[in-house]
Amino acid sequence: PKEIFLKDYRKPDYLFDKVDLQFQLGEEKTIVTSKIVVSPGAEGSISAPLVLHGCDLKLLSIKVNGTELKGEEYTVDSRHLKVSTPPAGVFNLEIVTEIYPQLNTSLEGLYKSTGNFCTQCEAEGFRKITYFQDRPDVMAKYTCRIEADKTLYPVLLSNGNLIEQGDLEGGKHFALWEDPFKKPSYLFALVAGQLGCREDSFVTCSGRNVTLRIWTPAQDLPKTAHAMYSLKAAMQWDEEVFGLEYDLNLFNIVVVPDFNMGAMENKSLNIFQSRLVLASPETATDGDYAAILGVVGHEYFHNWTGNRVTCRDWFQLTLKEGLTVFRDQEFSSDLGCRTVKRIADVSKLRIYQFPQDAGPMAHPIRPHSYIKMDNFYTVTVYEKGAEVVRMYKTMFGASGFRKGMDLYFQRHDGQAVTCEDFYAAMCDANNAQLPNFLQWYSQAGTPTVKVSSSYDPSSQTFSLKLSQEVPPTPGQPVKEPMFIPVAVGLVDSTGKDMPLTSVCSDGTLQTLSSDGKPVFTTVLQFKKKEEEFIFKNVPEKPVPSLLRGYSAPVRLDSDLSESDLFFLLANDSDEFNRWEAGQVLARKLMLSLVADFQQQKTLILNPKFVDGLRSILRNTSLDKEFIAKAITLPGQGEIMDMMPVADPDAVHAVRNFIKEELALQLKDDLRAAVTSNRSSEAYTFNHDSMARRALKNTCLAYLASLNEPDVTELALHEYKTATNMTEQFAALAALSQNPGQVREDALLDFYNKWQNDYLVVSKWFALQATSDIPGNVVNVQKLLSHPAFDMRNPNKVYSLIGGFCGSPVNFHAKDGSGYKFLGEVVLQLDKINPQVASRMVSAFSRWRRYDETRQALAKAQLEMIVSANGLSENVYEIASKSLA
Ligand code: B3K
Ligand code: ZN
Repeated sequence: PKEIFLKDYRKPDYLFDKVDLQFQLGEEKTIVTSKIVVSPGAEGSISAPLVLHGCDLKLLSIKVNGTELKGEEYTVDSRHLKVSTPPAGVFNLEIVTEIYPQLNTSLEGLYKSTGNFCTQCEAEGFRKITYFQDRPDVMAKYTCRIEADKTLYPVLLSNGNLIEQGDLEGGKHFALWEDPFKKPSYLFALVAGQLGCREDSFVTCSGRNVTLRIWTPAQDLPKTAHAMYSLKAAMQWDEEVFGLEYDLNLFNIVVVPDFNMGAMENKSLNIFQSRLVLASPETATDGDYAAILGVVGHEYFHNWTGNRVTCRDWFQLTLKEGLTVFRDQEFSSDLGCRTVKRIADVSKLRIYQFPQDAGPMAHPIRPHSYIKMDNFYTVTVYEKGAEVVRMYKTMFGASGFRKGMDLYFQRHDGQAVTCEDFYAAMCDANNAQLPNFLQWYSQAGTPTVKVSSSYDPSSQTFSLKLSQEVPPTPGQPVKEPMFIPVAVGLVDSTGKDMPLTSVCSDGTLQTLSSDGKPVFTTVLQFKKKEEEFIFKNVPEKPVPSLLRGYSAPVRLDSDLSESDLFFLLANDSDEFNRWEAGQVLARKLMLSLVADFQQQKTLILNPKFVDGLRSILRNTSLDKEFIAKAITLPGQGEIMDMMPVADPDAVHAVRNFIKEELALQLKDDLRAAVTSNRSSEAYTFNHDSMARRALKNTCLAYLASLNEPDVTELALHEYKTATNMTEQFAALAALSQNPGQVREDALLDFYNKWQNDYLVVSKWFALQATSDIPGNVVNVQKLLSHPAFDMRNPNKVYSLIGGFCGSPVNFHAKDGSGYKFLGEVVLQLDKINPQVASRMVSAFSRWRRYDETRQALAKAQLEMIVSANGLSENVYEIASKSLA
């Protein structure tokens, strides 16, 4: 397999000005005719051959300026079609290919999902439809004519505006679509099938009337109301916050059950997997509702950040993804609760991105090389990328960030650009320089920031000494210092923020209150290996609240004492840091108990920790969802990550011990939180009701861990009386923590109730797959042959197999049964869908973190995979890099 490097980027030899596509969709074969107006590229030499990408295509004919090319004038292999001497100047190219969507299980290119045709072209799927310069810097205007049987495929959709439609002979019909905006091939989309739609409309700020349609099989239409609400909210928000208006008169969303990713932002024709559109209170949880809001927003926001301004090459993916994730995070924050959303996003970063950044697949948010681009749609590019965008906002403030965005669009609308272009727009709009900031785009690894503080009462100064360390990662043994914005507040002994007047570093004194208003949080610009910041006029010894709001994606290692942390947990005005103080305490506590467990000491829970959580639980002035998050312990993965050798059994035992001990000691408070947070009101998607349910469900899970008759009774009661999926599923999850008949009965009851709703059945798979009950691999193995399971449906694979790999005790079972299970499944999956298989094989990537026995067992599976015949490049890249 060939590795592709960022440093090798060259502009395309030819430009495509206009592309007219015609699809004759059929049951056995589909004929694609592509007519392209080609012109020489800016750097293209006249004599350069025209090289087109192509994959799994049967070439029927190729014409240049109307004349069919002879055999010696072009070559075709399994990846390319080369025209050796194309004419000088502008010419017409016409290519006819035959493809077989009904056999395409990779869900890339044109394929069928439950009888309907649909496409997925990002990143490099367009080449499975026709021969093309399939790269994002080739932007063209498209038309698309679709011909198909009218009864089987009554709905025919593509990008842009419908300009003509009509009947054809033989029971067929056609539709002609025209997209007035230039776009790269990855944004092309086509859908044909039997679909109904929910229609609504939105009037934009300039008065444009936009028709909004969500397409899905007719029986699911009632479940599209929340997605429509989300779409309209997103359109409104983007106008208000960024002044960005929708640019066409039609916006379509199509729902398909079989989809590799969450959704796709094709111009005016977004395609979504069902889970991220369909919701009803009875079948979807609060988490599902929130995900729909975020992803509908995300794909809509791409219309500007991704589509109008796109990426020059795939290495720049974070230019559109980091930025669009940041935008969807902000959107969800503005519509819900900012602190709670921030906690959720930071947790996601820690649980998924930190391990990636510390493992063999570590890469900067802009990777330097790849074998398969699909492998780089990662939490690093997306979530760490969003953190990097957030740092600009932290530095420049909301209005400075907006200025930067405005300049970015002013300069680059209609272009395919790079991360430097974004950086330049941000800096230029704010007349600023951010030295060492671009390192975030090229250095992998999570930086550690160490902070030590000291107070000098005689001079009334408070000093923070900061040092940073970026760990070595594959291919990058030595790192440069990065620009790290550190938001800081100083808390006085009564728990109030001190006004900050001035801070000094490197002999430069900076006055912090400019317009006479006091400043309570300041952002330190930390950009060297080591730097000291001295606050002046500090009347008493403060407790510093560091990295407020999580102002940079780093690991913070501070010298705060246990009592400082308890103090911040109780008092910090920055709610994020209040939660964080609790997490730091919990992490320390868990690590020390893990050490005790490994030395076979009796485990004892620090009573101060119990008291701290009790007072959070009893504090009625706090947001209920915040309370739920604050009493939730860090995940097992997070703790394993902090150990020299990860010990899943010890971490699991300790986390369960703390959970049960807390449940025991806080039983009355927890029970009260469950009963007082019941509600007979109809389900609503708003923060207050979701917060109420979150608190109730978190407390119920604690209680059920006791496995005593009265709490089992309580959980059963909640299960039976629930009127929405959020509470029903939480009660089921609570009950199924403990092996036994109650668990089996509840799981069976739930399946019987929901067997006809495949999205709910996926949840049922996931719940069992992620279970910690001993020996669960046998159960998961059995579920593989459950009639409702289907290896070709990514959603089900992610639920059952992905879910299982996320369970530390069972996936990492010391007998190797979990590894063996995954090894076999990966090879099976790879034959069907390499993208999905490669996501699954990633679960092996951190095998070196475990003890020798586990290492040997996991390594054996990886070696078995790498040596398998006919392995996809996708799986090869992950497996071989994991072994390297
Ligand atoms: N841009 C798509 C990702 C498609 C990935 C294909 N391998 C989803 C998104 O981020 O919006
Ligand atoms: Zn995206």
